[in-house]
Amino acid sequence: MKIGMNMLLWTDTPGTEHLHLLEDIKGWGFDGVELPLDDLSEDMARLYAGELQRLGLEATGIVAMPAEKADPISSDRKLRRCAVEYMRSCIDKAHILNASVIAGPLYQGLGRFSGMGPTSMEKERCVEYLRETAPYAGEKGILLAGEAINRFETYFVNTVEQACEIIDQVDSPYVGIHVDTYHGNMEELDVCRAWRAAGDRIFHVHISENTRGIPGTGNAVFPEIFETLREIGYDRWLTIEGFGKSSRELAARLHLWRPFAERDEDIAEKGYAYIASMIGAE
Ligand code: LER
Ligand code: MN
Repeated sequence: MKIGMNMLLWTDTPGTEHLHLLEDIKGWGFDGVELPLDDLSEDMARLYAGELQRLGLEATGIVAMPAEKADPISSDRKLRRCAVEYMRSCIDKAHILNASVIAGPLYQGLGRFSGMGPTSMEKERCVEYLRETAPYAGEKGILLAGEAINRFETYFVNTVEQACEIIDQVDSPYVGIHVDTYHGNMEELDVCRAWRAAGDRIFHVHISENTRGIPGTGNAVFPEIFETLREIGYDRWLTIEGFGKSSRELAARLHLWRPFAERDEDIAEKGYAYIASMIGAE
């Protein structure tokens, strides 16, 4: 398994002023960096690709499309078309970055609630959009991993079982699920049992503490998580997701208001040490 660090700790729009962080991330021991793709320009992706290559770091991408711009499950056909275009553009940026996977809650636009649970029509729309998007991702050598997130952020896919229901219908080798310990802690009765049931359909993992602070210091990240992943033969990314003092825009959309560690860097540095000790990495 490889250990990655999500840049959302510092920003949701990586720019030249954040490039220096890649050197720190490398120094702390990480294998790769997860970049928010939503507002990243192709030029910026090129700049980051060069720096990542220079430092010997790999990339993964994360998307969180705002429902007012694009929404694959909307009753508005235009927003559904926008979602396909949105993902194609993210795939292009991920390709520039040489990223292996695009993760995140890509089943739906974020920030819109219907007042009820998912309907069968919404599920059909989601499956259709992923079927349309998957071949383009495959062509570019990129996997799509849809994240199950908690009920306060979406009404559509909250659990691993719901995520599996969608991707089983999509039935593409390029589409799997993305699990996150923070969301699992809120939505699953037993996170490890849910992950075992998903097995090799898990394409991406976020290691995120129940506070969104330092992994290994709370209730959501514990040794059995790593044992379970080993048991199911998971050999992809373990990416730390935490939010710091400066990643304000997405953090506000996710209702994250207070600092979660004394120093933002502790989430990365101490989190890395904890995960490395769990998986026996150096
Ligand atoms: C959202 O809560 C989340 O976990 C992220 O991976 C994507 O925004
Ligand atoms: Mn996550």
